[in-house]
Order: sequence, then C-alpha cells, then structure tokens
Amino acid sequence: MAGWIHMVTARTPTNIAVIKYWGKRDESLILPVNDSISVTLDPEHLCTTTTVAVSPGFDQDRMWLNGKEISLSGGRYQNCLREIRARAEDFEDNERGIKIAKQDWQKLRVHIASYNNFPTAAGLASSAAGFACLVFALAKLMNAKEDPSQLSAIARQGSGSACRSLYGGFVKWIMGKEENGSDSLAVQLVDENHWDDLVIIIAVVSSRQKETSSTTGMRDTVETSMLLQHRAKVEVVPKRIVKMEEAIQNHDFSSFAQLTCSDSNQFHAVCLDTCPPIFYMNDTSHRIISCIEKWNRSEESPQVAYTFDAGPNAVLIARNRKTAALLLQRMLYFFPPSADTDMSSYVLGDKSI
Ligand code: 2P0
Repeated sequence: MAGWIHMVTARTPTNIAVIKYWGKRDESLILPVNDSISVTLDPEHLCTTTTVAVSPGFDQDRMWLNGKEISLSGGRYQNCLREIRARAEDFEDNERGIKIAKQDWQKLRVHIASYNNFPTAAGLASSAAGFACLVFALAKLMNAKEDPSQLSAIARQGSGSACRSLYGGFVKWIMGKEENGSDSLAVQLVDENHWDDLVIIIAVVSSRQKETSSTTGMRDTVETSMLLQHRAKVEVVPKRIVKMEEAIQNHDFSSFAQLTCSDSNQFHAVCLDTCPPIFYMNDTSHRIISCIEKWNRSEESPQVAYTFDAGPNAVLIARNRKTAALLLQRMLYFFPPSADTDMSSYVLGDKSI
C-alpha cells in the first residue's frame, strides 16, 4: 500500500471582470455585495497549472507556489480542502492496484504544486486562477462528482473571483441570498465561441506586487465608502448587470465598451472614496485611459474597452482583430517599453474568448 502516488494536473485560466466585484457582506464565507460578470481568458495565456498528489507516504498537507513552500494553515485553503474531502468518492485504479475508499480521503494527506505563468499578486487575478485550479484538481483527484457551479461555490471560499474561472466564455457570479452562501455561485452566460471576434490585450504597466491586497482594500471600502453603498443600489450595478448580459448576448460592442469602462472607473472611484484611499492605477494607467477615450470619441462608435483591476495594468478589449492590430501599434508608439517602466503586453489572440 505505501508505495504509490496518485496525482492529477489541471490548468485554469484567469478571468477579468467587466462588472466588478468589490466588497463582501460576509468575510469568512466570501459573499459579495453585488453580482459581477467576467470574461475568462484563453487557457494558453494567463493561467495557473496545479498538480495535486496523494500518497499513504505523505504525513501532512503541503503546498508549493511557484517552487516555494507556503503555509496551508489559512482558512481559505482549509475551507477548500475540507469541502472537497467532504464530497470525495471511492477511487480505484486496477492497473496500479490503487484502491481508495471514500472514508480514506479524510486520513490521506495531499501535496500541491502550483505555478502561475504571469506575475503573482500584481492585479492580474492570480488568486482567481489559483483557487479555481486547486479546487478543480482536488475534485478530480478525490473523484468528487460536482458540476462546475457547485465547484465554483467551493472555489469562492478560497478567493471570491476564483468562482468565475470554473467556466470559459462570459461568466456571472450570482451574489445569492442565503446566509450560508449555498446560492452564491458562478454560471456561464455564453461559452468561449459566442463572441470570438474580441481580442484582449493586457498591457503590463508594472509587475510589482500591489501595496493593498484586494482583501484588505475591500474590507476598508465596506467600512468607510458611501459610494460603495450607492453602487449596490438597484439602479447602479444590478441595472448594469442586466444591460451587460444583453450586450453580450447581442454582440453589442458599443454598449459592452461603455458599461465596461464605466464600471472600471466607478470601481476605482470607490477605491479613492475609501479611508485611507486606495490608489491602484498610476499615471501610465491614466494616460492609457485618455488615449483610448480620445480614440473612441474620434470614431462613430467605441473601438476598444478598457478595464483595470486591483493594480495599474490595463486590460484592453478590441472589437476585432483589425482594431487590435491598430491598438498594439498605438500602444507601442505612445508607451514604448523602456528601462524605467516594465511595460510589456500579453496579446491574446482572436480565440481568446
Ligand atoms: C473582480 N477584483 O471582480 C475584482 C475587481 C479586483 C478588482 O475580485 O478577498 O482576489 O480573495 O475574495 O477575488 C479581486 O479580489 O478577493 C477581485 P478575495 P479577490 O475581479
């Protein structure tokens, strides 16, 4: 019995919110104050790869992130491990003579190795890809038969935005009403083939770790920002959610771009309205916004949508490949990579969403 290792490797892309999640109504269960909508990136680009292994020879749960061992003692990891272990089923590999009964999973320890192919904690949603991948890989390892929405409710307890990475395409995280969080989960709005004209370009303004973590920032915002309360009103985010769903269904880029840019700007306004204020964007981010706004206003309808998460990096969504080529030209002209900025771009091709 002692000689075997059973392992599973999974790869999960990150997601970028076009209607933002910011603020929790329950911190330990990670329940948000509003619904959010995101687009999942192409798995070939910004993604996490995680291998999970189990063996009778392992005496404790351990994890390595980008090659460095990290502690699994935090509640978020423990919640995910507990929830998947509770759903584990019998596993049998006759060829290798491995037989694990449902109840054995409680005693067996796991080793986890996870890699991001992009900067960790630089506002590129590394925790989203990370926890989604961890939960998916553990579910496969332990033969848990949950569907992606049920798994999303577990990934949510690792990191809120992670619940949206269990699906491709455009995804909605429904905030839910239940106190125990059972209905706070992700659903797929459309799959990755629905709107495949869109091209996403990520301009990495800085790959440094952000100063204020999302978790701390959100807590301060909930405690101090009046603007966040305004955002939660029916006519603000809930109305935007309805309009965004319509724009996505109808391939209506003008409406999509207008909603995406407005919601990003309002999210950063909420950060500024927090005490102490949170500054995620920098001068380069602001110059990128001005550049895109000018371009969009010089055309009959918007060509590019921009959105910024908890960091200065720009996520630019071009309406088609032709626009994406022009966008790259403009970005390289106005923001040439130089020694004092580490500006570089990830270009996600026309199959990105
Ligand atoms: C989002 N962000 O909707 C928003 C927009 C950042 C800006 O979700 O505390 O890392 O783990 O639930 O998921 C980042 O927050 O925070 C985030 P936790 P998370 O993508």
